[in-house]
Amino acid sequence: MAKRVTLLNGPNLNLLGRRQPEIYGHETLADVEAASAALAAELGLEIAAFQSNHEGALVDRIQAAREDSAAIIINPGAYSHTSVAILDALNAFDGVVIEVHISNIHRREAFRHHSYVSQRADGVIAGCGTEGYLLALRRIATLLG
Ligand code: DHK
Repeated sequence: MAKRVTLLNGPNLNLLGRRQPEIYGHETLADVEAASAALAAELGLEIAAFQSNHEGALVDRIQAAREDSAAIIINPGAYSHTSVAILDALNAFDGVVIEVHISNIHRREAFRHHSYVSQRADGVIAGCGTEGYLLALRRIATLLG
């Protein structure tokens, strides 16, 4: 059976493709999820995608991943820089965690330079555009063997 990867996107990422495209690009979240599902199938994985603008809903989905997923790809959006709750939930998850930022957060405002999630992440991808999600999947395939 294909190993499941939970793909989580946080606040405002539902607006991908329409929100500041000079920073986040022209691909929509639906495009990202479809491309991720296609690559996952090639790699013998399957994707369960979820986006929410709400911190607690993301925590709930991370907790659910404890039961059904071997890995999590997470772009926590602005919660990267604020959320101890998301970090705590990820610390309770035993699988692989890869953190993705579409933009290079280190080249942006100082408040974006720190991510709570990075303390748990097995890998961090930033500044690779939406391709970062696909790079994350390839890394997960390597780590899961
Ligand atoms: C996405 C966001 O929504 C921002 O709040 C982060 C991240 C950066 C990204 O680059 O994907 O600061």
